[in-house]
Amino acid sequence: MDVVTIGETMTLFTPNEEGPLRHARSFSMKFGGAESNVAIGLSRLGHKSRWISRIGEDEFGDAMLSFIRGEGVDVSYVTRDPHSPTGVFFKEFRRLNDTRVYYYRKDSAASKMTADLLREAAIEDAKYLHITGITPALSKTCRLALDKAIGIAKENGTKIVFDPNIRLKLWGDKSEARSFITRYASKSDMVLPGLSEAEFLFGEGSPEQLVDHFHELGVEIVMMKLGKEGSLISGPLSQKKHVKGFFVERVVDPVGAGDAFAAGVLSGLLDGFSLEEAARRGNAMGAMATMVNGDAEGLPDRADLALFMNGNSDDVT
Ligand code: KDG
Repeated sequence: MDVVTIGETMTLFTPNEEGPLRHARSFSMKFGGAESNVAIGLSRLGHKSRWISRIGEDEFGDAMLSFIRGEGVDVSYVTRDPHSPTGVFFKEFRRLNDTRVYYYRKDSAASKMTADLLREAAIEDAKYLHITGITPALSKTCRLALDKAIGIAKENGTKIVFDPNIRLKLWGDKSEARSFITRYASKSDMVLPGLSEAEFLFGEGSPEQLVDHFHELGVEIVMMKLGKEGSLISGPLSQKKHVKGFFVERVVDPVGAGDAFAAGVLSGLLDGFSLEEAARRGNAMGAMATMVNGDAEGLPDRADLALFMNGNSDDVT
C-alpha cells in the first residue's frame, strides 16, 4: 500500500448557478472530503491508496462508497454507522473569488469514528499515512482514533504527512485549534501548511520564517502552499527553495486545491522524485484542481498531468 488516509467525506451539493446560495434552486450531487480527495488523486495517477472512514448506513453513504471505490481507492476498512447520517455540505460560488462552504455534519457517522474501530492492518502496510487537521476537529473519539493511527504508523515505519486544513467553523475556539494543530504537526514527518494557516498558528512572518517554526516543532520536511506563487519547500537541513506555480487563467473552484497538491507531492515522492520535483507536481495538480468544478473532478490522470505540465512549464505567475 502506498498511502493510507483517514477522515470524513461528505455528500456535496453544488449549486448549478453562481450567486448567493439562498437563490440557488438546483444542485448537482458530488462528494468531497480532504482525505478521500487525496486518495482519489493518487489512485488516478496509478498509486495504491486506501481511505479509512465511517459513513452512514444511508443512501448517500452507499453512493459515496461506490464513487470512491470506483476511483480505485481501497475502502475495505470503511465502517458503516446505522445510527448516524453521512455528513453533507454545500458550496456557494457567491461571486468571483469568493467560494464558501456550509457544513451539515454535526454528529455525522464520521464524527463517531473511534480508536477501537481502527484496525492495525489498515495502516501497517502503508508507506505514508496522510492525515489532516479536520479529523481532530470532528470529535474527541476522532482524536483518539487519529492518535492510534499515528501510533501504528510510527511502530511500522510509515511516514506521517499532515495537512493542517484548519477549519475554524469546526473548532470550539481558536486557541484550541492552534494547540491541536501544532500537536499533530509535531508528530509528523512532513507538513503541508498554507501560508495563512502558518500565520494563524505562529503569527506574522515571511514564509521562510514561518516554515522554520514547523522545523522547531521537529518536522523534517515542510512544503508551504503559496497559492498562485507555487510553494516553498524546506528539507531536513532546513535548506529552502521556492518552486514556481502554474498559470491558471480562471479559478472555477478552489476547494480541494490543497488536497490535489498533497496528492501530487506524495505521488512525486513515491516515484522517487526530489522534494523540488515532487513540489512541482504538487503545484501542477493544485492548479489543475482549481480549473474544474468539484473537489475531485479536476484531479488528472498521468497523461493529462503531463500535458498540463509540459504546456505550462515556464508560464509562471
Ligand atoms: O479540502 C477540501 C475540503 O475542505 C472539502 O472537501 C470539505 O473535507 C472537507 C472539509 O471538511 O472541509
